[in-house]
Amino acid sequence: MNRGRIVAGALAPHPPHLVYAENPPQNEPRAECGWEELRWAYERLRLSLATKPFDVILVHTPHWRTSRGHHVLASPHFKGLSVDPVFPHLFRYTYDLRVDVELAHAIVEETRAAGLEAVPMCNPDFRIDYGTLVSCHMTRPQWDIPIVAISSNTAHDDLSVEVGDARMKALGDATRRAVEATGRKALLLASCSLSHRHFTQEPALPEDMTHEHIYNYNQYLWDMRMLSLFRQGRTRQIVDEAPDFVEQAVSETRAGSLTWMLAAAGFPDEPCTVHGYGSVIGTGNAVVEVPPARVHSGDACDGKL
Ligand code: 2XP
Ligand code: FE2
Repeated sequence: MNRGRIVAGALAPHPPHLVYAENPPQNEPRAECGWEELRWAYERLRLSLATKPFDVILVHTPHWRTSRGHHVLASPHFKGLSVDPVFPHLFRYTYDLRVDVELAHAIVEETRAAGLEAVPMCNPDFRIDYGTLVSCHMTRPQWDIPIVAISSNTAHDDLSVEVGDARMKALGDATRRAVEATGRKALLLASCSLSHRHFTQEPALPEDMTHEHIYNYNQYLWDMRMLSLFRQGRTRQIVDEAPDFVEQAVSETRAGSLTWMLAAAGFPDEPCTVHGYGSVIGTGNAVVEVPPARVHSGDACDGKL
């Protein structure tokens, strides 16, 4: 078997508003328009990925939280209805997806070997979270490629962002080893926003973009700082600054998805492509494509799991 590889990583935010505004047949509510900067950013990501074939999508999601280690989707097929608990009027999505079970088990084994807890999720009736569904839908609406979704652990909240992120580096390295060992060509999705302070009131028409704007200047400055680091290829610095970013911009990267993705991609130092930036109910979101590192420096867990 050929050695597998990470084909690309992406920061792939999951506001359900984006699926709502696309009006795909799977989603019941209908929209007139909305959040074009981000939807067109995803369109540019899809065009770019069309030149980089991959055979599995790996996604790390903040909306599947587990307090004991990481759970990994590991049943071949999941179908059902996902209703967003906060935005049920925007997201009632019927899904029908396939999982790369062999790779899922390889990730579980490599994660355990790295000293972290990992559990295969084999219950076929398990309900898939909207973070997984929105990021995967916007990246690959055809759903013609299997996925593996990985839960986020509560260590960032229970212990600290530093400890959580050290574990995410170990999880990212374990993920890459599993991809290499199984010969897969994998796309990685970090399913999260950047700054994440929400509006507390929704306009009467959710897609009325005359109401949409970034919530405050501090958040915006943080988002621009992060995007500038991406554009310069300074991916390690993004993770080094995570504790301050999380605290000051209430960032959804707190759940570890971005650190996992950058670690699995080997902390590239090539410029990343910002396909677009926009706000959703005031939160800062960017679609960013990350090239895999040419040489993996793999610093694993920094010795402090
Ligand atoms: O609240 C969240 O975590 C969401 N993902 C929903 C909405 C907008 C986010 O940017
Ligand atoms: Fe979210």
